[in-house]
Amino acid sequence: MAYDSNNIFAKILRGEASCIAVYEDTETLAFMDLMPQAPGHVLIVPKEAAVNLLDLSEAGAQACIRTTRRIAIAVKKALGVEGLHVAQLNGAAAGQTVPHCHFHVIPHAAGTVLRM
Ligand code: DGP
Repeated sequence: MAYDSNNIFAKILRGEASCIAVYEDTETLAFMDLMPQAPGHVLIVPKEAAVNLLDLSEAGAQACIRTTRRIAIAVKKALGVEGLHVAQLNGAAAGQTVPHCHFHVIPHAAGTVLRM
């Protein structure tokens, strides 16, 4: 699938759409999910134009995992939750709705169930 630079995360990365950013470095941006599956649900995106993980460069993948791990540690500490769900969907068939690669960090209290 060709990368569509009109997707909402590309607009956020260009500053054309707003977000609640929680972390940024040269390769990645992390921001709060607009439709959180639990309070504290954060999305991590590469700045590289990649539709999904299969499309992402090795360096981009490493940067995303590094940021995802940092966010997971920070979210767990901030919210005091017992667990965290880290998810990443590839392709509409897998449920991906925004065609710019992204990772979900979703806090979990004990006994909660995910839609993903
Ligand atoms: P996925 O199903 O893996 O493609 O998840 C896309 C996520 O993106 C979903 O949890 C909702 C979130 N989302 C969609 N549009 C926006 C937006 O404009 N801003 C933010 N912050 N999140 C969005």
